[in-house]
Formats: sequence, structure tokens, C-alpha cells
Amino acid sequence: MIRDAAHESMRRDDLKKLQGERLAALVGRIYQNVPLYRQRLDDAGIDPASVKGLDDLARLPFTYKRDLRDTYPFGMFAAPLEDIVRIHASSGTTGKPTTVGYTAADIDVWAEMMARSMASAGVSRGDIVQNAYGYGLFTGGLGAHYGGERLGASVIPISGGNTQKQLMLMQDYGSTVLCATPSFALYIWDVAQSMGIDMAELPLRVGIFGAEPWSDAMRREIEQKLSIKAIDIYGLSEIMGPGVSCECVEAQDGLHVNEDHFLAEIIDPDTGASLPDGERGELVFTTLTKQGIPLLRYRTSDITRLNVEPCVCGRTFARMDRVSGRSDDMLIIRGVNVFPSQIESVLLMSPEVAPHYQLIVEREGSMDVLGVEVELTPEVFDAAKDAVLKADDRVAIEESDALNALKAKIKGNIKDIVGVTVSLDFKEPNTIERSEGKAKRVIDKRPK
Ligand code: DLL
Repeated sequence: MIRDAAHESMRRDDLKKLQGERLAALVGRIYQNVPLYRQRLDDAGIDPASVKGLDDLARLPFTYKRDLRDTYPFGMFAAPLEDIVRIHASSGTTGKPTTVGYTAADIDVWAEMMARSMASAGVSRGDIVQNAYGYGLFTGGLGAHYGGERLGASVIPISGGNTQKQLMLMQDYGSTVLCATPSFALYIWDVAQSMGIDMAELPLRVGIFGAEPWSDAMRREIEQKLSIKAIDIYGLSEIMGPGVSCECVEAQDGLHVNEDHFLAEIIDPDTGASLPDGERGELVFTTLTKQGIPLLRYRTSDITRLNVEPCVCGRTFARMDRVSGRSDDMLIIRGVNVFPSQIESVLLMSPEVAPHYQLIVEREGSMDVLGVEVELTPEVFDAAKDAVLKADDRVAIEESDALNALKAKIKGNIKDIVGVTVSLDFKEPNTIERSEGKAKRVIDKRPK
């Protein structure tokens, strides 16, 4: 269902005009209120009054994550602290968190963007939304919460973790929608198996999954196991949180960007040059309406492509491809660029392995080498164990002929499809750490 057809199905010419007007107003606002932007525009010799529309975009300076760090905590806020009603932060692996502030108007827009997203996932009043995104500094929990309420659905604020209780409430309350990271959704399924619960029997109908990269193969796996539609939702705290873009249930083919509020561009990450529609590169966002912490041409590091072809759902907003990974997560293995999600797609081609894996990157000499650890399904593991036990009384999952053949097949697929040679280790079921939030897919053992 299209919640706001006046915007979501706008003629693209009208949309561009609206974006241009909003961009001009934004540049004036940040020049007035944010010292970093005043300095940066002055340094670039740009008079804010000369910015009239989208044609001026490419000459405007970028904003980087480090700008938020350098002005930590509130230096990039464009509204006085009295007008900030909420503060969130993204974890970041090292150092200080990236901190963002919202005015009441920002929270209102965010709730509306999330309501739009949920509507596009096929959710409506009467749905029971089990919100298993973490509540806290992370934007997932409160973002989905406000969106669900705005839509008029019944929201269960269970937050992440508590997997058995998730299942209990799903059964008792009859939840129809699950909001979670895709890796947590799979973990919930694992636990359901161990509790003897068949998730296909539950009223659960839709999953709204995001906050981490996941492949289309993973989507199929989740849809089949949980017997639901799995919808991809994207966002980042710097720009707002979840709801920057979301798939429509009709096409499930790219995430519609809420372009009346977020201006998306694709650039060449090395040169910063704008790339034409349809080319892959780094996603850059300008917030067109944000008051608390508006950002100009923010470099997300996320790699994707924009598609402005009309969509069967009737929305005219551009669709971004599912994000295959962040440029900082890209591994370079003997000169080949590899995203963890590409390995994931190949692993999931083999039904003998479970969708639980980790990549280990190590340095040998001057080369990076990649190890893949993946769990066998319990059935395959048990069969292999029996075979090996019968052979020589030892449990050694590496030694059966069938497993060696399987290993050679998967390694061959990775070589053929991704283009890298990896070492592959099979793991016993339930030995790779499960995630209740964002999964950690890469263990980097390279010397720093
Ligand atoms: O992850 C916001 C969010 C919450 C999105 C719930 C969707 C659902 P951050 O913690 O700031 O915000 O992390 C943002 O996560 O730049 C991407 O690299 C990655 N990411 C988010 N959604 C997706 C997705 C939230 N659907 C960073 N696919 C982003 C791939 C995603 N990567």
C-alpha cells in the first residue's frame, strides 16, 4: 500500500524541483548555523545564495564520518540544544560514537518515513509488530517503534535478545510482523527448532530486516524457513536511522529511497565524481528537511546502484540495490575485491551447510588470505559423524569422503563465482556465535 502517493508517486520532474528548492534552503540553513559548513563553503568559494537547485549539487563539499567525530558530540547540530528532543549514536568499533540529535519535527518525519516503509512492506493497522531491533542508542528499536505506532499497528517493544521469549510472544500474541536484523531472525528460527516450534505454523507473515548486509540467497533461506515475506530496509543513524529506504512487497527488487527527504547520489569512491544513474558506486546522501543535524553530501561508504526505472508498485522514488557491503568491509584478496555477502551467496547454494558463517582474514607475507568457516546442517553433520565413527572410531568431520567432496565443490564455486581461492573449514552445528543484533561476519587477524 502506498501511504503518501502525493509524494511517493510524484512525477520525477516535480520531485527534482522540490529537491532543488529544499537543497537551496538547506545550504542557507547550515551556512548560518553550523561553523564547519560555513568554513567549508567559504573555503570552496561558494556563496550559499548562489545555490539554486540540483544543478549546483556536484560543486558542494562532501561530509565525512570524521567530521562528526571531529566535532563530537554536538558540533554539527544546526538547532539549539533546547530544540533537540532525542539523541542517538551509532556504536562504531573504536573511539567515540557518532552522535546525532533530532528535533521534534525530525522525529515526526522519521516516524512518517518508517510508517511509509512498513506500509510498503505490506503492513497496516491490525498488524501486530514484534520489534526485535535493539532499543537504545541504536536507531533500530525506537525507529521501528514510532513507525509502527504511526501506522496504527500494535507494536510489541521486546527489543533484541531474549530469543525464547521472542518465540513465546510470537505464539501467544500472534505477531504478524517481525522487525529484526536478518541474522537475528535466523537465530530465532534456530531456537524455534530446538524448542520444537514450527514457525510456518505461526501467524507471522512479514519480516522487515536490515541494519546489516544480507544476500538475496539469505532472503530466500529466511522466507522459506520462517514462511514469511522478507523485506529489506536500510538506513543509517547519521541520516536518520531505519526508513531511509525500503523495498516494496510488490516487487522486492530494490529499496525505494524516500527522495523527498533524502537526496541520493552515487559517486566514484576514489575520485568523488558523480556517476550517472544505474552505475555502481558509493552512496551519498543529503538530508533535505532535517533540522537537528542536517548533512550535506554525506559519504555513507555503502556501495550500491540507483535505478530510476518505473516500479510495478507505482512509486516513482528511485530504488537502490541491496547494499552488498560498506567500502570499508571490502576485502582485497590477491587483488580481487570481495564482499562478505558474496561469499554468503555462494555458501547458501549448498543445502548441506547452514547459513552461519564467518570469514577470517590473515596476512601471509604481503598477501591477505581468506578462511571461511561454515556450519554443517545438523543432518549432514550427524551423517558424517556416523560414517567416520564407523570407519575408525574417531569423530573428525574433516575425514569423510563425502565431506571432502563437498568442500571441494564449495571452494570451487567460490573460486568460479567470486574469483578467490579460500581455505574452508566445516564447523559443528551451533558453534559459530549467533547474533542478536548486527552479525560479525569478518574476523580480521591481520597485524594492525
Ligand atoms: O543500522 C539503521 C537501521 C536499523 C537500518 C534497522 C535498518 C534497520 P547504523 O547502526 O548507523 O544504522 O548503521 C548503518 O548499516 O551504513 C550500512 O552499512 C548498514 N546497513 C543498514 N541497513 C542495511 C541493509 C542502522 N538493509 C549502516 N543492508 C549502513 C545492508 C545495511 N547494510
